[in-house]
Amino acid sequence: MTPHETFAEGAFLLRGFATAGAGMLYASIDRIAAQAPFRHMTVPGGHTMSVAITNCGDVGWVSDRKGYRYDPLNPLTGLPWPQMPECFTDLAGRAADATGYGHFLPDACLMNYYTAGAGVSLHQDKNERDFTAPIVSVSLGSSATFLFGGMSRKDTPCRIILDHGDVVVWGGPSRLFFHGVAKLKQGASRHNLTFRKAL
Ligand code: MD3
Ligand code: FE
Repeated sequence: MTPHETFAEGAFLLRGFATAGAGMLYASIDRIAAQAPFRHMTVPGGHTMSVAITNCGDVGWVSDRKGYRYDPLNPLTGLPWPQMPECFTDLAGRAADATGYGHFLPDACLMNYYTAGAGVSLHQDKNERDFTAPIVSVSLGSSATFLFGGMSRKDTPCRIILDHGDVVVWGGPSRLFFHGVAKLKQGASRHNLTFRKAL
């Protein structure tokens, strides 16, 4: 295992970077989910996402029939999103440091929860204002097949297995690459945290 696996320009895979702190991360996820429950959001076409979502931080990513956006309030409760815990910002900052992105202070953390049959089709993350900041992703739980394409939806994606504790830092050209997650198999469940500078 190489500590830094590069698989696209500006993207770095840190295998096991979050393993030691996973217990604290799970405790925080539970605390956040008690205030802002995971739920299946509706996309503009009217379908419901198979992955369940919640957020913490100054703003949260939300989807409804009108579109996608970052919102300071949770539409479900009308309350601000729970504060981002220190163990989250600490981990995201250390991962960005380790991959040469320097100081990274995320203001949003999108939290995904996948169970059997849940996945995400190929998409770009472009609701953030500043594409010069990287996105840091943390995988917890069952392994998943991550699909990683290029700048065009037509680029054939590579498949990468993301395991419990893996952290990926996506910056530079890879920041806007198409990506997705293959549907999880029976019995699998996985959390993924993505740290973003949305504002
Ligand atoms: C590459 N999440 O939340 S994490 C998402 O596993 C999302 O839950 C997936 O795609 C998941 O938007 C993938 C890896 C990831 C996250 C953001 C990226 C890869 C990215 C942004 C740009 C390029
Ligand atoms: Fe994404």
